[in-house]
Amino acid sequence: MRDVTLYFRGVNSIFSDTIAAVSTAPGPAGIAIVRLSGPQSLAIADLLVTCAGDPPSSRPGGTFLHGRIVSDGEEIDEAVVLIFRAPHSYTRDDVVEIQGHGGQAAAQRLLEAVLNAGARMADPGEFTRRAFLNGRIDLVQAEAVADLIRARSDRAAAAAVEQLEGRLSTQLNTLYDHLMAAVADLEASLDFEEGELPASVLDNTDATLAAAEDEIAALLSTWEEGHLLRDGARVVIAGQPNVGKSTLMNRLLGKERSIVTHLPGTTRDTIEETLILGGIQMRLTDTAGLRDTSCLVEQQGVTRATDSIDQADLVLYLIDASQASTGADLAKLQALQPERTVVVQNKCDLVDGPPGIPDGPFETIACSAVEDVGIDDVQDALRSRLVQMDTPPHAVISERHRALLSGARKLIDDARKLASQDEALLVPAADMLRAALDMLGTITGRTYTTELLDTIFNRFCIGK
Ligand SMILES: Nc1nc2c(ncn2[C@@H]2O[C@H](COP(=O)(O)OP(=O)(O)O)[C@@H](O)[C@H]2O)c(=O)[nH]1
Ligand SMILES: [Mg+2]
Repeated sequence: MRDVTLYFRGVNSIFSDTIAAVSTAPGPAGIAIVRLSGPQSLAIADLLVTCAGDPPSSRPGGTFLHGRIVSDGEEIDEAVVLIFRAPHSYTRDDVVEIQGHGGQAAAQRLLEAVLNAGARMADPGEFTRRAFLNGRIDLVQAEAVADLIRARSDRAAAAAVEQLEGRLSTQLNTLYDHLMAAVADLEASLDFEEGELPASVLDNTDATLAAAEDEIAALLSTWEEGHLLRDGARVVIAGQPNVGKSTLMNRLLGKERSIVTHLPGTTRDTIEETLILGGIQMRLTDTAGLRDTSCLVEQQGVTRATDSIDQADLVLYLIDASQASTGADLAKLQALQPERTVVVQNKCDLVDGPPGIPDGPFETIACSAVEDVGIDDVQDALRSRLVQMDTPPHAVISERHRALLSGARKLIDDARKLASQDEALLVPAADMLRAALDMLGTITGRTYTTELLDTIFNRFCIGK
């Protein structure tokens, strides 16, 4: 269902009310910013701000002034007031930002004064929602704003900025245009009498559709890259029982997360934690030691460990340097890919001299998790491997985009099959392509429902 379309976006502001919120994080801080957006923003500022010279509403956009904030005859703060005039603002409406003194109470007092003067409390993400509805940004860019706010690593932030600048939007719009051209061609071919349609017309349409499918496939392939940015790389610590996996996990995290004992089989479940190393985010997983066991609980742990290894972007395979290498390790290592594995010889404090590096295609590092020797080498290896995996952050799609792109691809594929079967099937084929267009349009927000906007903007914080 479509309640509003692009037609209503970006012509003029569609909002008659003025919203306000504290846009800075709560808690003690140097300054707090109350942001207003909407047609009464400047009038409200006039009511509250006492300043030398012209009142806020007589000042040009892009300027700021210094004044006292007076509400109900009481001075509540001293502030710097920034003025943005439509359409040159975050929302494309008139926007005023009042920068008062920081702190929860001061910010709340300022906000209350603004609300009493006629503004309405903004919903989460409502400023960005207005920026979308006023046509300044599309939905993909709005989502990038939320991603940027939440980004926990440099890479994730860089990817969000790229998306905000419109790189992904451009690719999606090009794709949309190509599909639109194919739909138009196909629909034009419906005007031919049966049997009179030149084969070349359908061939051309099919070639355009095939190209669109390739573009979709290229975008879908960024999903895997995206998972590194969104969730962090999956790094799994694996090996035989008692080799020091949990000790290394705790050492890397800098806290006692996993239980360590001298008893083999202590870790029975997978234990996950987020670790950020050199701007790269990872999900670090400690696993149960790989061995045959009659204990049912441990068996399940070993199954989980094996699953984690299968899904890992990188495995740190630990061996005990003080023990003669066993066939069991070799068998496990054979199942691992060298480009996704680093062998760590732990407990090197128990060995005289450097431990013998085992033959084989695997990068190998010696360390002692207990004595904190060689841990920086392990960190360096982690970092450099993950940097290699991490392709430049651009055009990385989200789960929502992935679902819509896959749906569109399926529809295009089915439509091509129908169109190639029989001229009588061109009508349903064209309908399918229209549905595919709708799906693509929903990604950038050419087509949207209030429900979709609610889902997207509810992820935002208040004041953004
Ligand atoms: N000497 C020495 N002992 C270690 C080292 N790392 C772990 N250990 C000991 O090995 C035992 C098993 O450690 P743990 O981390 O629970 O191994 P896991 O079963 O692989 O998780 C514990 O007693 C640890 O203190 C190390 O680098 N050197
Ligand atoms: Mg353990």
